[in-house]
Amino acid sequence: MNIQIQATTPFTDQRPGTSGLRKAVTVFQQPHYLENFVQSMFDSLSGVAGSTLALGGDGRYHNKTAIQTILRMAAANGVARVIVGRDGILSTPAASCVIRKRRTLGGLILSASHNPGGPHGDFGVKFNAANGGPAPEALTEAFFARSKTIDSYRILAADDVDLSQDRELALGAMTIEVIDPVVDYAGLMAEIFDLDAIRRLFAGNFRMVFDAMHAVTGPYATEILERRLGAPAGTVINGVPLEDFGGHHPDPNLVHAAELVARLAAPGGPDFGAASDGDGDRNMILGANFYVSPSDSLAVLAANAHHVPRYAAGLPGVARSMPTSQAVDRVAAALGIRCYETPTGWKFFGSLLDAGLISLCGEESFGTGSDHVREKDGLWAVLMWLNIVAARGLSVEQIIREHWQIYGRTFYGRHDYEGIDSNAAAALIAELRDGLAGLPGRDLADRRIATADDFAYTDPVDGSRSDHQGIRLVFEDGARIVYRLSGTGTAGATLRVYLESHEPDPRRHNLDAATALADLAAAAAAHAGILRHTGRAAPDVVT
Ligand code: VG1
Ligand code: CO
Repeated sequence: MNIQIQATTPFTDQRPGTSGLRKAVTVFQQPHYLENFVQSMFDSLSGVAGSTLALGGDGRYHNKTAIQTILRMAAANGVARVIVGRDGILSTPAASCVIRKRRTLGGLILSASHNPGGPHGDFGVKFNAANGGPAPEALTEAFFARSKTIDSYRILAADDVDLSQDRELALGAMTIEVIDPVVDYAGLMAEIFDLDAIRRLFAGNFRMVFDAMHAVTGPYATEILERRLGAPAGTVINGVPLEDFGGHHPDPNLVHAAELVARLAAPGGPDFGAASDGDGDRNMILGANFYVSPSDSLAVLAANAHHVPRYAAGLPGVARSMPTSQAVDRVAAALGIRCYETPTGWKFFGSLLDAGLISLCGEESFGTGSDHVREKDGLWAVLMWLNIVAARGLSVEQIIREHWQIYGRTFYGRHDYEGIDSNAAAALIAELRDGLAGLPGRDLADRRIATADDFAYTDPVDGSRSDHQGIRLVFEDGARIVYRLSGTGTAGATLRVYLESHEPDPRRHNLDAATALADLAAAAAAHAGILRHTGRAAPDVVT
């Protein structure tokens, strides 16, 4: 075995964000860049020597190269076994499933999620711990600290290994187990849902379209929806994963999944539509000519979870990220269960799920999940909806309208200002923070502000504290404005403004969200001085 100790110099820009280290492909292609970060991980984790790790990615450009580098480094660092998805493919939820099922030390997932791919797109690396969830902050900080002082890394001098067949291979003293990336995950889905009920749906007239956006869910959706559940061939569109996602943003929203939206809007179109993102953890749900906001989706799943076998006995509690609408809070109150409000990012749900305090959680950013894995899970959310539609015999629109009738409608919108100057963004947030104390009792958009704070969170299980998680203005009528800077962007800063208002009056439920939130949106932009700070008069993306 030819292990090389390669001298290196640390990079200074490697602080991992909300979802691991996410950078332009060109950054990852710099000599020693990926190696530095991976060695920093291995140096910070305990028990790497002799361990089993999971490894896979969403198949984007640089995935294949990075996998080979990581395998050689794992072998040189004494890892005993690496379980790799065939061709280096594992969706994020499938990786979480494999880590848990096979009790590995953890796993490395290669993805930049919904960011565009290709030579000029983005790449990323994240570490998931033994519970299958994103590394906790203490660990990512340890990776970062180590990357600032690292002076060498260990790598095996060896040829690339062929990952195209399911089998065991040797790389130095390490075993590589190449697995079918879909099988474990599909098996888990079969344990959760009433697949027969969904099969009967497809055996009737019910039709759906799943847009895999040329990203990782193509093989998963084709196997589960078309092969196992009997949906007609062609149900999955854009189902072949491409290294550049066909040049599109693999981001399931009304803007980027335009083909799907058009199909659902067409007269005589399908009953149900869904899309997922680059790494398969996000979901968008559509009915016939009807959009389901992710915050509403979480609330509806909470209210209807008992129709799904795994959750038939009820939910111990639910959680949402702070900027996610309070629609699910109303369901939790009606069910008499706890509702936790966590900072953005899935890792905060992990400790609540591990402790059994919650079994369902979600974010406004098209992310929903449960205690079956420790990541948000796009296809799982689709199957939740299908199971509920099948069990209730109602359409997506009927289920949502019934929900609004019972709980009122929570209008919701997110305005993103992308690629703005980082200093301007920081100044805007600092100014908002400084002005918080004077806000309660003041009026904005004809509503009275009840409370205003910079969201801080103390994990109820391990007591760890996270500060500065977003500026939050809560009005007396329950409406909210939230301001936050993105932790996943790779160019400049992205300011997100989240808006919500609750509407109990059914006569106003047909308003579109943009109209219902127009006053609040204008007030939010003016209050923060977005134009003054950033020069932007309007957001780039509204979801
Ligand atoms: C965004 C979303 C957040 C999500 C994160 C990772 O983060 O807002 O809700 O958890 O992406 O999702 P930010 O910091 O840019 O707002 V994924 O599917 O990109 O791993
Ligand atoms: Co994702």
